[in-house]
Amino acid sequence: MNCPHTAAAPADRGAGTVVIDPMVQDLDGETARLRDAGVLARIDLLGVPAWTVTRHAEARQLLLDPRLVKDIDAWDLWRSGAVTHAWPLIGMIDAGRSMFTVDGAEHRRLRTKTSQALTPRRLEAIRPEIEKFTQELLDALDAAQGDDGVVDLKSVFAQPLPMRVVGMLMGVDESQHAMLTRQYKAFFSMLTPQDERLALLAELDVFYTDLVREKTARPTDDLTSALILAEEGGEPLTEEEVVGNLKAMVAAGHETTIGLVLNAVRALLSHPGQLRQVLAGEVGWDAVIEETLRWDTPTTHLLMRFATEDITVGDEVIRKGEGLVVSYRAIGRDVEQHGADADAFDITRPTRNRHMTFGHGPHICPGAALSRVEAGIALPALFTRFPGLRLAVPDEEITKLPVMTQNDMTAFPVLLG
Ligand code: STR
Repeated sequence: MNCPHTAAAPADRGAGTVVIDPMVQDLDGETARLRDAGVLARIDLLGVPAWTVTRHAEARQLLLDPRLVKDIDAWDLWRSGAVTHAWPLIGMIDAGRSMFTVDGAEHRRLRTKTSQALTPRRLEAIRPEIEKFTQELLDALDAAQGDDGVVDLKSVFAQPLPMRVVGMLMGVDESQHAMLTRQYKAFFSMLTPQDERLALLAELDVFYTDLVREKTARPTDDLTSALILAEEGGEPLTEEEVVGNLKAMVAAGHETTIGLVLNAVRALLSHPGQLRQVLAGEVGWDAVIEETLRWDTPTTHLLMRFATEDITVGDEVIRKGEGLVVSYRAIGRDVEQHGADADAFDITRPTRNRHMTFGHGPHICPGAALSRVEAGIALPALFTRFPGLRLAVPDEEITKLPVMTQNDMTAFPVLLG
């Protein structure tokens, strides 16, 4: 992991470069350093240089700029062979053809069906099932308490819930959920050797391709079948495109919602006054969810877009062929957007809904409404069932997983009270 993946030595990369820590030992410190490094900052991702945007207004503008594309072939470092599949983050970019990796008219063709299936109105239909999963997992939580009363809220509740929801939506059988959870944990972890990561991605491709073939033969009423049957603009999606969308949905729907639910619980437990306001009905759960999304974003850095022309941002220029990351956690703490106290968690903050955590523009998260429904069911149900819920360790002892793009805790030990 220490070996640079490009020819440039660290010293050549400029004094202002923020080195992103693969071990995530100080996320708040890193978020502050990124903001201090400028609107557009140079970062180092395991030896690979890139730009990142750290401010709300400029990120919004860049996310609407058609000169930035997802196509990895627009990246000089990739085309020159300086970045290869040996780079541990390559799977975040070279993820197959899907709505996540394609732009323009083709992107609309790949995305329409998915975004239509995930509108707030369509999601009302699956609300009862999400409520049922939630109640089952609350029972599981109760049953999982150790002799000391301690139980891990992550592995028993926050992790399985989104997997069940996205599994139901996409038609992935429950017998596969534990396998998928294990594989994605290894995929995202920077401690996983790169050959193992590439091998598990290949295994997942086989798994998803088999699933798509099965659904092609026997379509059901899930979104995977709908993608297979869709004819956007008269053209059906190819098998590769359906597989790409399916894996993007499972990876994104699973991983990011874990962060949202856990980060909200953590924020409330460490701000008991605000928890009391919520439990007394003075402030809604929607406010908790939006403020958590702003303050402690599930996605820390989104990789990557590439400039097809020189793009000027303030005093800096993203040169044609260079890569741009969007640092959502820094953007959520933007004082221009949220005021001088942007670093404070405050569910009554007037700008709490004016965050950009789901992105902006054509690629804006198609699952945003789904994650809000999930968290909007899970959080009140958890605190209603266990009003005495509290952390089993001091908050400072909670650690992050060694994941460079996601904001994910190792575990979240609680006492149910
Ligand atoms: C993981 C690996 C894979 O097979 C497919 C994808 C595409 C969608 C990506 C996902 C990735 C990683 C997590 C992402 C998700 C889209 C939204 C999610 C980036 C690369 C976020 O964290 C916002």
